[in-house]
Amino acid sequence: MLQYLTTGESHGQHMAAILEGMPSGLPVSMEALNAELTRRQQGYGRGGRQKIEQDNVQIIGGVLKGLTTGAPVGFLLTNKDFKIHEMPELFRPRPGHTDLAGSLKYNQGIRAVLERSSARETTMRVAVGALCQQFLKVFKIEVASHVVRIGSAAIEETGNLTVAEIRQKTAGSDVQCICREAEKKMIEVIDKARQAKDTVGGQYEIRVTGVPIGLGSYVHFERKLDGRLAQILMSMQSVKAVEIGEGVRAGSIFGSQAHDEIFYDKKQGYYHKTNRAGGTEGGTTNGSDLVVRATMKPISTLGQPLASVNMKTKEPEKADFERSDFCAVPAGSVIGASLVAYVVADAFLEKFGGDSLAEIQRNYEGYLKQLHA
Ligand code: EPS
Repeated sequence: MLQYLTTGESHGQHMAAILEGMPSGLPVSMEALNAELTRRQQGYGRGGRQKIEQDNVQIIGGVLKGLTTGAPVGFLLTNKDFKIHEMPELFRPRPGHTDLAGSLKYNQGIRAVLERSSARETTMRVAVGALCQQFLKVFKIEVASHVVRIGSAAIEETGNLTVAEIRQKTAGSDVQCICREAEKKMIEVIDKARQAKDTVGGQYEIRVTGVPIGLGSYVHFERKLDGRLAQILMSMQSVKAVEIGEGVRAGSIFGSQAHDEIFYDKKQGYYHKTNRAGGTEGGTTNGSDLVVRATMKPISTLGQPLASVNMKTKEPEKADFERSDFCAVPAGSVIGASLVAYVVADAFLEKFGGDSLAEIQRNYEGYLKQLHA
């Protein structure tokens, strides 16, 4: 139902996105949208670029007098650090980056590859996801995320936090963490990486609340919501693993400890007291919060570069170094929430879709009545 494309290079003049499929009548808050972009730029361990840019998007189509019109929504961002045409070519691919494979595949220099593969592209994905969050909010579906690990520093138990609690507890945290003790340790790890001219990865968790039973479907593989969530999160730069609910741990416990028993209450309808499934069973939402985790590897641009090969001379040399971040996990957490919001909005429109917000609201209310019949 929804689809989008992004374009632009890290040091190009502009970056842009077009989102197709958003219904008419959605009030758009530019303030809330750009606030998400600002959150993406923050976090302890970011590099020099964020001091240059103040990411703000303009909407260049699909919104009239503050409301979506149903036409494709165009987003445009202007880079201050626009210098792509003067930037030097690189010859020593960075291990972990797409420099080598990208350069060989497209038969072009590393510069063109890194400019597009840079995580700066996520600016546009956050803009799209922020609008999706505004859409979901109309239906009382809310998304929040938080960092649970940076290197060896981790929160042991996140418990069953609500989205509101996550927002409240991460507010003011330099690493998007809910626990100040863990935050201290996470900052220490980032400092260690910085001092050693190294980088560090980690893990963040995304929660979506207010999700009705029945988004996604078990009937065909590409409609399964868990698969769609994994795909979009894995498509984010640096993400190497995605877990839903108990995730990897589910492989080491018995069935009696892994599943969520079913209860019924006249007012509430069917419900679960636990949420080990992370809100999806058979690729279909089950009414519990969606709980998804993504793990990011350390950024591959190292101040003490690893071994590589000069692609011109074929001689062994150290990899190239370009300005970069030491840790981008807090930013990743903001990006992950945007990506998940897009998938949930897409699945929501698939089930209740219409051309206008009013039509979707009628469809949704009818379905809720059906659930409680
Ligand atoms: C990024 C901007 C980039 C990088 C980073 C993400 O800016 P610059 O290259 O000018 O320093 O800091 O990109 C990478 C980590 C990468 O591997 O490409 C941003 O705005 O998120």
